[in-house]
Amino acid sequence: MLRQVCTTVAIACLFGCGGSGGSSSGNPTGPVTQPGGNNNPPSDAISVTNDAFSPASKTVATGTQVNWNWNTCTGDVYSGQTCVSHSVTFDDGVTSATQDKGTFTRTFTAAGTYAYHCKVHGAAMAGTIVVN
Ligand SMILES: [Cu+2]
Repeated sequence: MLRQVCTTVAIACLFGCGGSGGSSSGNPTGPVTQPGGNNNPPSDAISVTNDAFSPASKTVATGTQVNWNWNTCTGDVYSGQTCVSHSVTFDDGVTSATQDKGTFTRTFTAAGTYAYHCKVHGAAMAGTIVVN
């Protein structure tokens, strides 16, 4: 969501900052949709970076949908020219594909501690979801 906002601002600036003296009237200040609203299941998000899950540990309520968002084409020494593949693989067998972009979603319907790791990078790239 943050990336979308940044992109929107950048595009608006491309077309709107050319000679108006830097007017700030176009700033997006509208309401922000909160996770866990009345009509939506609670949700949370984790970023899959090139060496870690961020945050690596997260505590959520039972019924929460957790989304992993691959962010693996930035932060590399080639300035975003390469994308590294990762997976979200739980100890209980649930797994995403090994992929270099995209998302993975799991909804946690039972309390417990769910450890996961990346198949490619093993224990060096691991995380935990605590559901209570
Ligand atoms: Cu990995």
